[in-house]
Amino acid sequence: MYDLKSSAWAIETVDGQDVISGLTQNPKSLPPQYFYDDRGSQFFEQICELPEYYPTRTEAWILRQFSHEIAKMTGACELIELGSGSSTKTRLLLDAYQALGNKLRYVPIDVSGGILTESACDLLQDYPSLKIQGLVGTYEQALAQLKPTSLPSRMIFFLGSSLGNLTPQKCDRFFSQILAALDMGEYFLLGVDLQKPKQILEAAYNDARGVTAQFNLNMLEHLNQRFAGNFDIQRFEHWAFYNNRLNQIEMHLRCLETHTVCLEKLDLTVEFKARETIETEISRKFNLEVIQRELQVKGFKPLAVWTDPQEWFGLILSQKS
Ligand code: AVJ
Repeated sequence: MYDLKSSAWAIETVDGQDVISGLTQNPKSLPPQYFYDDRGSQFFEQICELPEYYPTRTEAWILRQFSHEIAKMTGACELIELGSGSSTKTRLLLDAYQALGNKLRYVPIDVSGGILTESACDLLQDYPSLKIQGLVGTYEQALAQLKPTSLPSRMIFFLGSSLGNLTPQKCDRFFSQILAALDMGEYFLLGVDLQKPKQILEAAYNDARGVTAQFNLNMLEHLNQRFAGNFDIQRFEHWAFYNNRLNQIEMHLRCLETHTVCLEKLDLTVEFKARETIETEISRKFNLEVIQRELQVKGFKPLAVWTDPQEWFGLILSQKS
């Protein structure tokens, strides 16, 4: 049966402290999880289909090649997905685990309740014997709520290189939270986007059709809705570039003219100057050796790494040891 607990995200956003602190800082920033209201999640699905946006299809290729190998290495386990979104790539793993012939439990976790419910219903159509328990919330909230499983073990998986949204410091904390949520011998499968020439990276975040720009601007519409705001998206433009020194894409919204914005429910008035920017996302690009070493230092034992022929994307299976 499908069971959706939806308290978590509501609790965190009612106060919107993260928005207040981001917009009152200099330079201004906003947390990337605000991309993903239901409309934003739809834009992201469109991004995944863009010719310039290689990560999704490259990771899907790797999963298509190796999901059976992954399933054999871990054996039967409960699959817990952070940032499950549409669960499209998840199907490749579900197919492989289903082929093992064991009972299967899937726990999708996402901040967008709409897309979570919709994709869980779709999955149940295609995997009638699958047990699904969705959690709506941030990773942190959801990880703290995970329960032991009746299956031999669990695997937390985090695909799509969403890890890249975290600064190295936050990444370190996040790994600690994953480790704390797992028991000894349980698994962590991580998908990371790898370093590659700047032109390829910048094209992926500046697509010709402007979908990424819409996705970026939609964050302001989300804030308007959630906090009774009056952002006018005509007064901002999308800006994304690769920072070579930090190996990360940086995505911003640049203000086009000096003006004031109010968010009533936050009791917040913010002055914007022409050309000033709000950082909405970093998307770090990783080196496979470095990230494996970091996992190892944290207490994960890397078991296997898979990549595509161009080495554009990597998948790392590790185990709590
Ligand atoms: C879902 C965070 C991995 O960083 O590539 C896509 C989000 N932003 N295009 C990424 C995103 C702009 C994506 N992640």
